[in-house]
Amino acid sequence: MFKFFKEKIKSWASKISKDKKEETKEIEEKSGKRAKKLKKEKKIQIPEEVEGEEGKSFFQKIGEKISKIRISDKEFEIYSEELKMLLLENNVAFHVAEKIIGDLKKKIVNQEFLKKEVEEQIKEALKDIIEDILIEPFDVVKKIMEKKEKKNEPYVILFCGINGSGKTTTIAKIAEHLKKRYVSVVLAAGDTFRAASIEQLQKHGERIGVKVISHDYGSDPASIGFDAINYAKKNNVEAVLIDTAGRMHTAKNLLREMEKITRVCKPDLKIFIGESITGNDAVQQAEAFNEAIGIDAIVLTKADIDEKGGTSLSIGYVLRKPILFLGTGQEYDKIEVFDKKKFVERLGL
Ligand SMILES: Nc1nc2c(ncn2[C@@H]2O[C@H](COP(=O)(O)OP(=O)(O)OP(=O)(O)O)[C@@H](O)[C@H]2O)c(=O)[nH]1
Ligand SMILES: [Mg+2]
Repeated sequence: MFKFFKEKIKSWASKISKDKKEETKEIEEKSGKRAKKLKKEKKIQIPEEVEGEEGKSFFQKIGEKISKIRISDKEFEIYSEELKMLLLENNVAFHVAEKIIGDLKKKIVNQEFLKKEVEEQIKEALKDIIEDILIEPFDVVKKIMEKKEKKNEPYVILFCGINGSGKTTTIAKIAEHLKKRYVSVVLAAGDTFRAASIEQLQKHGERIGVKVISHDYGSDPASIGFDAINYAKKNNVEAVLIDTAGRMHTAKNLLREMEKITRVCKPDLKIFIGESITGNDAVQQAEAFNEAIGIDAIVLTKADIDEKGGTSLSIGYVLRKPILFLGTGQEYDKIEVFDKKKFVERLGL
């Protein structure tokens, strides 16, 4: 996961560090010589045993330790062009890449760094910037329990996204995730359009042991959601997960159908399901669904086959909505609660 990004960012940061090391060699040598002279004049004391450690003289080491570096505006321009390319290659949207570079500039240009720390400092700065870009996810179980306590009503979650993005699989995974946390669940088979979609959800329901409410193919998804909510109210079920047919974000009439489901079922949470591998496409899809029904949160699927990782940054930044889960495979347990810290670590920062 995110291997490509990790390798690239590492070589970019170490290149700056290497360039800077070359540049400061002379200063180091001078500092080392000065330390040597001071020792000779008995003005400083250096334990003999540390001299020559790791093949370097102690004086060389002193030089390295005390030499500081600065990255000028001009130098940053060059490095930032490389960083921009790297981010774009890794599915980070253009203006998100620009925002990252702008923030990084503020943090590192004309700052004084210890030479040995420059690579780490740059990575640390990037890590903070990326963590700030991502919205802190909330705990769905907590939200479900809050609604139960306040209103004694089921918490309704509506899922949307384009064809094949992983909606139905993710619903099954989330149902299992909730079940494991002692939350009762009912599923609504709101995709009445695609052949075999109802059976697909029913099969998931049987396997994980949750009830599925369904009508016939071609029937109104809003009324299926409504029935599932009524079933939950009558049977004290805490969460209702509504599946919907995949639809292209450009199909206006299908987006209107989503609006109707939203109006009728009044979901507490509307989740957009996008594929982690699709980059800017996922951002555009999410924006279109957001315009039509107002998205509250995001799940990115297929992160297991994503080498890059930039989609999370772009979609999080553009929509200003949290990513709640990452889908990491086809099985039910292949879902991870999104963790900002873990995410930046995986990017190699
Ligand atoms: N590798 C991987 N595959 C996934 C993941 N999530 C879903 N899939 C696969 O993606 C394919 C499509 O998943 P579905 O859940 O049917 O997608 P959908 O959005 O419901 O599709 P439609 O109902 O046709 O719109 C299936 O083969 C899933 O097994 C994931 O996190 N990782
Ligand atoms: Mg489906």
